[in-house]
Amino acid sequence: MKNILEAPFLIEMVRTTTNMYAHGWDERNGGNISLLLSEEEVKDYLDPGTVLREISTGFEAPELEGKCFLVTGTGKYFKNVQYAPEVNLGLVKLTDGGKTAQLLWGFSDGGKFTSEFPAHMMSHATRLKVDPQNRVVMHCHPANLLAMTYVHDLDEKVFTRTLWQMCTECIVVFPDGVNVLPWMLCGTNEIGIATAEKMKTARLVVWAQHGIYGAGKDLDETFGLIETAEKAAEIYMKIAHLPLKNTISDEQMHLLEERFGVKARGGWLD
Ligand code: 2HA
Ligand code: ZN
Repeated sequence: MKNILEAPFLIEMVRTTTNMYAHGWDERNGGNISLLLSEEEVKDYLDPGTVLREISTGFEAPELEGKCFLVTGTGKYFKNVQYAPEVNLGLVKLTDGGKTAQLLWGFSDGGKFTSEFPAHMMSHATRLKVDPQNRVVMHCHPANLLAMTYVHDLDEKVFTRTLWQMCTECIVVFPDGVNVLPWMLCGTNEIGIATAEKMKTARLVVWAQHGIYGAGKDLDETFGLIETAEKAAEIYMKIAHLPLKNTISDEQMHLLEERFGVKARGGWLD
C-alpha cells in the first residue's frame, strides 16, 4: 500500500483547508468539507475491507451507498489539518443505505465527521443528480457574505442580482445564482434537507447569519466559486452605504452570457 499522506486527494484537502483558514473563512472549528472519492483513487492507499470503526449517521442516503468520502472532523480546526491530517480528517464509506459510515482511515483520536455531515451527504446526493461530475461540498463562514445577510434583502433573485452586479465575472462563475436559507439550527437533518433542496437549482447556498455552502467538481473549483461570491459581497459591503453612481446593466450581463457561453438563471435578468 502507498502512503495515504502522499495521495493527491489528501494533499489537495490539506492545502485547501489551510488556504481557507488563511482567508479567514474558518475560525476555530468553523467550516467543513467533504470530497467524494472513487474506488480507483483510494485503492492504492487503503483496503476498503479493513474497517476501523462504524459510525452511525442518523439519516438515510441510499443514493450514496458504497461511496467513499474524505471529510473534515467535528470540533476540529482547519488551521490544524496540515499538522495532523490523520486526526482532523477521516475517510469513510457509506453503507447500510447511508445509515452507517465505515471509518477506513483518520479521526485517529476517536473523533468523527463534521456535525454538518447530513447537509453534506444530502447535498452530494442532490448535486450528483444534477451534475454527475460533482465531487465536493464545502461550507465556511466568509465575513462579507455573512455581513450581507444582516443588511440585504434575502430574496434569492434580489440577493443574486446584487452579487452579479458587484464584479463582472460573477455571472460567468455562478450563472445559476445563489440560493438563500433563512436562519436555521445548524447540524440538524432539517437544515441538511433544506440545503439539499436548495442545491437542486444552484451550487451556492447561503445560510443567513451563518455562512455559505458551495458544491463543485473539485476542491479548486469549489473554493473559487465561494471566493468569487465572497469578493462580490466584499465590494457590496464597501459600497452599500455610499451613493451608487454606476452598475453593470442587464444589457451588459447579456453580453457576458454571449461572450462566455453561459445562461443566467431563468428570468433573473430583464
Ligand atoms: O463545523 O461550521 O456549521 C462547524 C460549523 C458548523
Ligand atoms: Zn458553519
